[in-house]
Amino acid sequence: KGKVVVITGASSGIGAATTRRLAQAGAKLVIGARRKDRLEDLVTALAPAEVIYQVTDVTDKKQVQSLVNLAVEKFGRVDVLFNNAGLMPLSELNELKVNEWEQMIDVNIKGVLYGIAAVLPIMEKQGSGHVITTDSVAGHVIHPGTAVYSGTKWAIQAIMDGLRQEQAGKIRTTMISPGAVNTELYRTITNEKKRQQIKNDEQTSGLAAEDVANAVAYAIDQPNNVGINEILLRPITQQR
Ligand code: NJP
Repeated sequence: KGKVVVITGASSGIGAATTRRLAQAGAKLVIGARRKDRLEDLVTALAPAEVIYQVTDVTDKKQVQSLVNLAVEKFGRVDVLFNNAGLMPLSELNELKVNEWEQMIDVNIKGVLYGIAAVLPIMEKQGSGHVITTDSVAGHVIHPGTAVYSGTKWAIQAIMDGLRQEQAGKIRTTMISPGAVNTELYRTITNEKKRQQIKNDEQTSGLAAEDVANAVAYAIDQPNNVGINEILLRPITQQR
């Protein structure tokens, strides 16, 4: 209660559900994403909770820094950064969708690094903080078509564990690694057949975004000496 939390990718899915979950628990939230209308609607729906938004593209490090700075200006500190923005334009490597590989690297890896760069000096000065990043079961398991997406989520494992070790005793780290979740993540898949298949799987058997939000809240709610370094959660029907 009362923690200051910055969330990227808050305009839909897991980020929006986590915003709702934490606002209900009394957190002070600063949320960002590119779709202004979605952010505005969310803030309106949650009034009078302390939630503010700023349009943010995580591929621009200045915009990420500005989102984090907003939290310090309005609420005086940053207790939690939830690096959640992500894209999943799945395709097999021989489809040569190089632009989509680059987008995934820019959002899923560089966006997370920009978030860490923005909060690290603040959290070091505070002597405390918590960085949470949405990883994936795909950061552990590869399928044909997930090579690059999995690669970005694998990278997050390395970055987050490095952060944990370097900041031991000061900053807590958590990776949230879901299997299929019923969100809008399928929308960036450009192969029509694959998009429909993933959309169907997520809608018929995926976790709800709220299930993942509960995992985030659990990690945040632990006493300060307890680091929940990863939560891996799948719908019980998902095998790999
Ligand atoms: O999907 P979706 P999820 N700058 O599409 C934002 C991971 N995950 O909630 O900018 C800033 O509803 C986008 O906002 P907008 C996944 O890899 C999911 O499922 O307005 N924000 C939106 O708010 C990702 O890391 C599943 O378009 C940017 C959000 O990202 C995280 O969960 C399984 C942005 C995406 O929300 C949230 O995705 C899994 C940018 N440049 C991991 N680009 C799953 N759904 O099955 C995108 O293992 N966003």
